[in-house]
Amino acid sequence: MAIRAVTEVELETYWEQGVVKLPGLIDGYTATAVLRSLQHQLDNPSEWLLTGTHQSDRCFGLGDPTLRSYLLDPVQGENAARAMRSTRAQFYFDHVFAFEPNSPLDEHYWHQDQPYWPVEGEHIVSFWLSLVSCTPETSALKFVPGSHRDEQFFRPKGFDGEPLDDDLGAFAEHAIDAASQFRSEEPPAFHEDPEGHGVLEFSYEPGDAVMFHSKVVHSSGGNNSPDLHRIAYSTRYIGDDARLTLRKGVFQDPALLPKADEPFAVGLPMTSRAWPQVFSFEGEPSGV
Ligand SMILES: O=C(O)CCC(=O)C(=O)O
Repeated sequence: MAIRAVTEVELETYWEQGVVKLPGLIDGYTATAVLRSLQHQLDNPSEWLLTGTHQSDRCFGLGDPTLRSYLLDPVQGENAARAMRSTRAQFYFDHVFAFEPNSPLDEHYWHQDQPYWPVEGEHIVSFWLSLVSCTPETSALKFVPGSHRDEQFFRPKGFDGEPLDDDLGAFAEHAIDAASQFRSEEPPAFHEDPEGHGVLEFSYEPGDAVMFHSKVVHSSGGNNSPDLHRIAYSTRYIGDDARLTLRKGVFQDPALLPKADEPFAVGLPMTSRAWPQVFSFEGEPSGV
């Protein structure tokens, strides 16, 4: 699998802004193969399919040989570990996002990822990989740099702005009161004054990616193209300081809980068969 290493300059930018574009993270041949697998997934979705403003599915890639070798590639694992300043990187989960042609949005879906997930820490990084050519007008992801240092989260809600089901089933008894982690206000409409907020807008070619912190605010503005199917693939990695959590009264993604026979308690390190280690600076065996 042809994945390139991130450079020192890119890492410096990531640490400063919480986000950095990685042109040509994978080559065109690999991007074509990944796109083919993602199209197959979108045609044969998992139980975690979401539809609405756009289509998304998650936690499927380890079962597809092409996606698996991308997700567990040790070069990508080292990229993640270096960005997180962690001694190692574990694969956390994968996520495909597809916008149909002519699917503009009235409102953006500005959000931070971490409060949606039953995890907390600084060592949680995503790579959003574009498999098509896209621009800010055609749903390229944009970011509010530096927002990963904000002390509180915006509350999770659906891409359509509606509340999400927060039923945690049997796990609910573990949930903790996390009210102090959240702001009372909604995210500002950063897109209405992009310069004032320093919004970073990028354009992407197939194989270009952006690496971003799980607390950085991001969104796209929907797809104004009459013919482009925008398909992007986000992959998430965790490191040393990531810990299980479960925030009461807040949507916490049930797809990201440990397996039923694995231990769960708030504050536990992230150990699950679902989250294999892909890289370690200490020479531990890789999960590939
Ligand atoms: O691709 C998109 O539209 C959303 C991506 C996103 O929010 C993410 O990867 O965390």
